[in-house]
Amino acid sequence: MCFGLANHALAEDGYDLWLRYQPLESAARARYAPRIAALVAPGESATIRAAVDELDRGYRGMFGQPLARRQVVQDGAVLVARAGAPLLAGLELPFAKLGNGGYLIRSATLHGKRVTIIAGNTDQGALYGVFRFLKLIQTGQPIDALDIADAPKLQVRVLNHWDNLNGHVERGYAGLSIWDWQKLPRFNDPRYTDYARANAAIGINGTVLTNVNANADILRPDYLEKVKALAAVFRPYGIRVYLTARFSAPIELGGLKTADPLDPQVRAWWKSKIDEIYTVIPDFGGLLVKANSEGQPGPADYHRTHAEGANMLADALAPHHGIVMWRAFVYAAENAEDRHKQAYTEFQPLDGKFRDNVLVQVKNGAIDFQPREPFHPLFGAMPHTPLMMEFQITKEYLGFATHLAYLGTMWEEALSADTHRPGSVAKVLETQVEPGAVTGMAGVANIGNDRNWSGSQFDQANWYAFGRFAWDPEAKADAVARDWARMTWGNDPAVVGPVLRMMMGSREAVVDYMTPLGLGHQMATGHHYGPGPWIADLKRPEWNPVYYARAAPDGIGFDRTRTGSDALSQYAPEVAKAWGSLDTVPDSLLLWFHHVPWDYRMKSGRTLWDALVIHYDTGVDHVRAMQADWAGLRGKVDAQRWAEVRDFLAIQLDEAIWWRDASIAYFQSIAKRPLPAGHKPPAHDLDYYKAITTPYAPGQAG
Ligand code: BDP
Repeated sequence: MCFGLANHALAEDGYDLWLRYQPLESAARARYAPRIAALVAPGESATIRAAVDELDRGYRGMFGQPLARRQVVQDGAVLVARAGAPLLAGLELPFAKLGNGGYLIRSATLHGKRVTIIAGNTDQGALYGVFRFLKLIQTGQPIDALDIADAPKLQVRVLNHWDNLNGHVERGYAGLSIWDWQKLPRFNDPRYTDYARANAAIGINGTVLTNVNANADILRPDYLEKVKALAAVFRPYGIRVYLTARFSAPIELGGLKTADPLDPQVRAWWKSKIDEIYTVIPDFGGLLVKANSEGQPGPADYHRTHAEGANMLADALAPHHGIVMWRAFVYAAENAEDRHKQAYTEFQPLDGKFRDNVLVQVKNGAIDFQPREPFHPLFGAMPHTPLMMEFQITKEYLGFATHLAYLGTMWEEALSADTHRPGSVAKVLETQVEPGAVTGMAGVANIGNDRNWSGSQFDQANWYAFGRFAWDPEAKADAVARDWARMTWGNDPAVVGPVLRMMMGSREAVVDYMTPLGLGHQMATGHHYGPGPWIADLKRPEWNPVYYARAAPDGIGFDRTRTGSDALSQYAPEVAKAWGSLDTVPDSLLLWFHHVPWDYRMKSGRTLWDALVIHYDTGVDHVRAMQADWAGLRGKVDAQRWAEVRDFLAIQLDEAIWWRDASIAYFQSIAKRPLPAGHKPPAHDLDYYKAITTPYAPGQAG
């Protein structure tokens, strides 16, 4: 059954995200009204107040009037409460299964009245339940006979903002940082509250405010006051703040001569700094650290291990119940080993050596957030160490803000991959390494101060999907996309159908026009905007696209089998065997693991060269198909957002063609084969593409 929302002609700019609460059509209003006639919410905590405010806001938006608040139960009342509330006495509700953050929503009869109960073991659980209840109405679902129980499968569900103190966002394509450090702590932009609402709606319970390429100044007392102000805004929504720790902070802020994690003075400095943080922010979440990676300081500077570095911070955080998220994104300078292997080589031997309150944060793949990567070999390989997933929501390698690429499918692919150690990546993340051990997922945020938050309307879907996958790593990308589409564009099947079609094929399209068949990192230098497959002159070999594609007269691809770098040996034998054989490796990972001749016969019977060209064109064709779908939605969604998406798709088509043409021009100069019949030559010669420079592309590091 689907009640549908009224189609709205008002201009929208995307600010409201998935909390639009558009007026319902009168038939839907009439159907829902008897089940949401009043609100009874006995608790008085800030979180219950936030839940009540949200319900009220949603009700006003959808029903056009305030929701009556009552002290006593009446027919049609919605009850928002915590387990143990006297109101719920006598009802046998299954709270035990809900843990801290879970909730139930149940239609029930109480004192002879028909009511809907929304409850959790904590106020935060009840708040999540309220958002779920509102979603049911937003997406046109029936609410007469509800029996929903849901709980997060991971504990730490955090955004990582790569935001610098000067407002620049590393790999940010949505304007400047939303944290206005200059005006904090006096001025709390109302936007911070909306940020917290949007995150709580999808179950996110933490935010790392600062860039992993960290600046020690965030730990100064004056900045901690600013962090405190943000923490106060987020607290009612169950969101904790975390900061990035620059490993050399004891030198930079403390005036010490060393940051050696075994030095007593260094340890004392961190202990006192961390105690100070907790004096200011008693529920501070903990620290995220990028160490000995891409020039960042770390324990290796003192010949100490990652575990020794992480444990020093963990010891200081433990009395406050804080955690350390220690990143495994490392690839050492001057290391000739295949970059794919380096994090495993460095971290796997440390399994079991980290303190209980350390999570090792591992990117989904071993290289760097590419449009497609096989899952990281560390998943499943450190059974005694809590590992958390790091996804990149911001689309550094998938077309920045303008390309429509729904990442839910990519994340589902990574999470459902079978590690054979045992189980899927999702199971590895969900399984506590010992009772009470912490679990989690991080997403590199795509949020900035643009009105639409994410730089494009459709990039909001990636923020939304991240929350859903962090809550349930076994979520399905299409179901998540459907919810988002309904809340964002309305319930009209004539809208939802095309929007879903666009989204579900969109990431594969980017793979096809940028890095088909298992190619990786073909992007231009520094900003990673546009194609640069020919680039070969950068200082470190693994910074160059030619390092990854290895295109030569004899063929293309990176041999990671035993005859090559043997990176495959870092996976479980079943995985290594499947991907190591040309008979069983999927086409999508062929060139990631194998170097094959240009005339290699694919399973389709085509040569590799022909297949490569066809993939580039398939990607471009999908963008055209998205344009056609979107053109059909004119007048079915609001004009302002419609026009923005139309224009962004035009940019995407231009750039998809650029990628296709530049890549084919380059690879053809090496393969020296004709294009398959029916496939047009690039519009220009290779030199033309090589000469394109975009020095001011946004989001650059530094
Ligand atoms: C890469 C980004 C760089 C980040 C780095 C990281 O290009 O800006 O600092 O990852 O994750 O993807 O630390």
